[in-house]
Amino acid sequence: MVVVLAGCTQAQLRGFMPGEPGVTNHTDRVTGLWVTSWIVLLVVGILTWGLIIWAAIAYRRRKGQTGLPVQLRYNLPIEIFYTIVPLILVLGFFAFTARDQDAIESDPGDPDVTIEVYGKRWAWDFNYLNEGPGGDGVFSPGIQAEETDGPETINYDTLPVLYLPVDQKVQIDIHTRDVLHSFFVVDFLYKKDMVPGKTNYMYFTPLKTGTYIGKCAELCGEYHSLMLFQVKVVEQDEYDDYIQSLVDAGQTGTLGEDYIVNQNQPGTEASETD
Ligand SMILES: [Cu+2]
Repeated sequence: MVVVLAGCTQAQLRGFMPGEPGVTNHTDRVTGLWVTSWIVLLVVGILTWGLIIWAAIAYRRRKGQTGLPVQLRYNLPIEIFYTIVPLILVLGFFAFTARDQDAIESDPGDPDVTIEVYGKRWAWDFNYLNEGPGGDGVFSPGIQAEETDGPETINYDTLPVLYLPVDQKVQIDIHTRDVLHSFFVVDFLYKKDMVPGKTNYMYFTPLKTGTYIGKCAELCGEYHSLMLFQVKVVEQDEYDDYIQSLVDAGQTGTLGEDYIVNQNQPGTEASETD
């Protein structure tokens, strides 16, 4: 095992998951679950394929044989074996998944930054809460990705950008202004649905500075594929400069629920007529 693993590239050791180790405080946990699951499943697979091939060769019909081979039925030990083993596997996968999901989903409290994200066909608005003058927040409205004829196919300069300070506890409040979307930062190995009339949350600490691509992961209409954004994880002073640039641009306050286009949210009464 050690010899085999020593020959592996970093990408193979991470089960070809996107990104690199330690992008957020959760990514290694996700990669660990993924890779361990694959190893267990491959062992089961190799055993199963091996037994099938062995049985097919060892018990093949030989020259001169006629009629049916000896018919076996009701082999209790084997039946118990192939009921118990999958049960243990399923329970094991469930337990480890529940453990990791609980660790990733639970609210650690006391976020250093809280950012509201609104998905909208087909872009993103970011509200940085508790920032700017009076702590009223600052905002950055995003536009849909622009297609270009060049080799890049889209113009990265005009993509909406979400800034995050490195090594700080981040809370993201997730909303939509219209239909179902899904907030997905690929290298963070996590996505979360944006559901009309409901707020979802994401909690993590980005650990590596860099630029990461984000996208909508829920088919939401004609230009779903252009519903892209970038995440820039930067040092604290660069983050502060960015917040200040939004203040200087007059983008104080938040772009909130006023821009939700759905009129019949759950709990909203139909308008009365005389
Ligand atoms: Cu979308």
